[in-house]
Amino acid sequence: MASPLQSRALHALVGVLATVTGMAAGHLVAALLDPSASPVVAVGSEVIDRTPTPVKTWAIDQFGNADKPILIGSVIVVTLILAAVAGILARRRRAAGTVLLLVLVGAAGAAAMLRPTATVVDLLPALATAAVGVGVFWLLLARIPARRAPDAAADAAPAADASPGAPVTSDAGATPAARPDVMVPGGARRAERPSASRRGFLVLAGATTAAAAVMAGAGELIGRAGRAISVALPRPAQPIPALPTGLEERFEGISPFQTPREDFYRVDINLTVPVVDESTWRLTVDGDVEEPYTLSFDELLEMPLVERDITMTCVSNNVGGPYVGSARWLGVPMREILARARPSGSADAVLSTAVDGFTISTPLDVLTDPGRDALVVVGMNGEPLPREHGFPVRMITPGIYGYVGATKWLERLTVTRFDEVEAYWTERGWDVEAPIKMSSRIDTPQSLSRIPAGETVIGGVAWAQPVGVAKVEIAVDGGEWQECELGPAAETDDNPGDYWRQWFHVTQLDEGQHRFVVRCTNDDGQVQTDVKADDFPNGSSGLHNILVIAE
Ligand SMILES: Nc1nc2c(c(=O)[nH]1)N[C@H]1C(S)=C(S)[C@@H](COP(=O)(O)O)O[C@H]1N2
Ligand SMILES: [Mo]
Repeated sequence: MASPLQSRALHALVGVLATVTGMAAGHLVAALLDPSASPVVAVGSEVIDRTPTPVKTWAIDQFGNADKPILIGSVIVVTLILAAVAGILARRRRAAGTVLLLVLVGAAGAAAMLRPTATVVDLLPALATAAVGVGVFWLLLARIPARRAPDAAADAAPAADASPGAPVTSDAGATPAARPDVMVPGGARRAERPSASRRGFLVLAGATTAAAAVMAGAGELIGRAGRAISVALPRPAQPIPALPTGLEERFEGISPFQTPREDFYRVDINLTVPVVDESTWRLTVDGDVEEPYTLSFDELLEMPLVERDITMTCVSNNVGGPYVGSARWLGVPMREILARARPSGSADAVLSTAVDGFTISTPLDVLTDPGRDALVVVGMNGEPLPREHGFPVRMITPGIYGYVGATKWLERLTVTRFDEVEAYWTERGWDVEAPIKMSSRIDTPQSLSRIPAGETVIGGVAWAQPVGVAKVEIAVDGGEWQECELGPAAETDDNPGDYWRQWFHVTQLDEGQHRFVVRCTNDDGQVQTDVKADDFPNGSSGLHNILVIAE
């Protein structure tokens, strides 16, 4: 019945089904043990780590926050193509296809084990993938409808495909394909046989697909249940007043003065959010210190907590880009955490390590500067940190980019020297010292939008941590710089310069095309440069300018 082409397609399908089912099984086992050891996730993470910096930067630019789903999708697509090849190989030699499948699983297992935090337990998802994947592969291969051939060959085909050692070929599943032949009267026999075996194959393929969906779905549900957070945070020892009402209440389109937790940008190398149990979490402070020590989450919460309004920025944010956000952080001043261990005189850096082994190095003097208020953070906008933003504990260091001061899922602070350590991103060529470059962004109107001619509100945000924004100016259609009105300042703590300012300007627009350019000036009188720089190796610069059409 099946032509060689159809047979090849069926074999490819079997390879894909077996692989999908195996991956779903691995995903489920990983959800129970360690979500980051899931085969696809482990391979994706390895790809991220090995991707050259320019490609990574390009991907972040192209795909923004979709970079992770796109990476996962690509890993899946490549895997499934190879899985189809394995199926086709198995048409001639089952062993050849099986070996290719095992190589794929082996790669996933190796990726899971290469992670710095891997334990033997992380091999189990790969083993589950291998067992289920190969099992389903053999099961389905044995049921592929026989190719139309002389009678004798057709009768022999299932036996020839079946493996002598595999019990799957002799289980109950084999009978529906064979029995009807025996029972139908002679004339119908030849016509019945292929369709009966095809039905058997389809039923089995459908059952396999359903099993894969159930396992993947269960893995997702288990993962989600494990991610719920129930922690009550104490009140700060020195609460600060609520933020003043922001400009977003007056003008639609301007970024809110405080970024809601669910809208806060997320940048990290993790494909799955690390799930850390706060009851077993510990923070270790060690390195060049006289008294290394370890803190539990409860012990950390017993220390006097402070609140600070701080704007965070990612070094990968392009001028006008989205990787900036402002929140009220609750935590313990970093200088108190470090002072307790009594750092030695020659240290100039702190290497912070996350639970997954990711590292960041930060200048010691920035972390201990009493005017700076770097924090060991437990709360964000009045609630525990979301898992995406580092639960249970992260760092926030005002004035420097996230990759040099904002370690999420923090578990170790090692006092050291810059000439002795390298961190994840500095190893990849990004600058060791990376103060945030002041910048300003037009939020409304949107670039390239069509807006009504006449009175128009132009508005956005500007930041110049830790100094503070003194002035924002806008140039319309290449005209003079005009001073904008600023929104309120977060003057509720000692360092209002750590927080962004909203701004707006009202102008009259004729019909036609218009260009707006924005720039800010900080409290030291420095004006935002118009010199363009890429984000690599220490942050973008230049002026945000947009084009709109008034009609
Ligand atoms: N553990 C860990 N912490 C990390 C990162 C990371 O990849 N892993 N990325 C850093 C970078 S580059 C930035 S910009 C900030 C982003 O923090 P957010 O996702 O809460 O906005 O986290 C920093 N901390
Ligand atoms: Mo970043």
